[in-house]
Amino acid sequence: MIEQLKTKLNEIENNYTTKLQNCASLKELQDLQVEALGRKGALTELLKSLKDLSLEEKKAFGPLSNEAKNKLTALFEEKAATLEIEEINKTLNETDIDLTLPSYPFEKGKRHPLEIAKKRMTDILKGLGFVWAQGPLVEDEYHNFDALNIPPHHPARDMQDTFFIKNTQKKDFVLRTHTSGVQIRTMQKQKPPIRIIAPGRVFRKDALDATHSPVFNQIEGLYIDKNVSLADLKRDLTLFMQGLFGPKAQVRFRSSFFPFTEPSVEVDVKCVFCEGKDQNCPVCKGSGWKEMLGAGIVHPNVLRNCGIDPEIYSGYAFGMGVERLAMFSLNIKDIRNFYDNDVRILEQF
Ligand code: FA5
Repeated sequence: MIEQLKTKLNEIENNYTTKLQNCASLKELQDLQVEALGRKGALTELLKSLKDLSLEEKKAFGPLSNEAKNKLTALFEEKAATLEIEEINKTLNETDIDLTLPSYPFEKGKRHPLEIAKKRMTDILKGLGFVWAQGPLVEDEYHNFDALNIPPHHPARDMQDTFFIKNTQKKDFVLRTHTSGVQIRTMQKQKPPIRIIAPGRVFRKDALDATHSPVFNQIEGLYIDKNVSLADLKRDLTLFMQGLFGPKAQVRFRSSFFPFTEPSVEVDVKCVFCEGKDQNCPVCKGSGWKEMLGAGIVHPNVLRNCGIDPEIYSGYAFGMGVERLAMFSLNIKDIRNFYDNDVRILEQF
């Protein structure tokens, strides 16, 4: 029995070794490989007879059949590589592609200046211990307004200021007007201590001018723990501004109002373009300062809305305008330069 099988094995090996050498195309070779080694191929069929052998015979025949299979597989692969090269050469000979021609010169891409500036900002904030958080660009009214203590009559909820999206779920959505909704989303799923930043795009019906755009970027910051005060906010934001503009950066905190912080501040940086000396400066309009961000101590109602006890925890939040800070740190006088995609400007960074 075993002798018969050995002879059959030799026949299969010799037969397919000759046949595969005569294959003229990859397709023909693949079909032959299936015929020889496939699930229903000649070798597989032969191996089915193994079950009729004694244990001793199986031990003797097993390695022989494996050897034949490996040998044939290697020959098929070798032939496939040769045929592949032949087929590529044939295609190239039939076309007029000249592979020796030099390619067209192309410019290497680089990061957009806004991304360069944003990375600098987030790197400094990460160095101050903040971790990254995210929220949706299309936000529901609850996270964008209600949970942030923004009442129904607030002007931000006016059609003139916000892009509303009507929705079939009987819930109104907006293109988020600020990144502050991420504060709510974070506090809803995470208990203090919390120290996050949330960079991203925001949308407002603002007219485009040298310092305003209807689509711009903000970086939200939120720090919640026991005994967090305005002093922590001042320290961290001053360190941030000095990290971005150098140790001599002049920062001004002005009291302000946001429904979701109490007290609230606005933070200005001394105008790097005119230092207050040019009455016609398009950036600071001669005031010498430019507002960069809004901030404050998180309102107790906001903490309560997220299930955090304001008697135990307190915190600060800020929302900075990325384009404004980028203009100052990269010396770009007009916000539109970020969006015009003029390579003469982009290639300078
Ligand atoms: C806010 O959006 C608040 N959510 C910020 C905040 C967060 C306050 C957390 C308190 C606590 P405001 O509308 O002032 O605030 O915008 C924040 C910053 O975004 C501004 O200081 C400014 O730098 C930038 N900004 C505002 N509107 C525009 C615009 N149209 N184009 C470019 N930058 C803008």
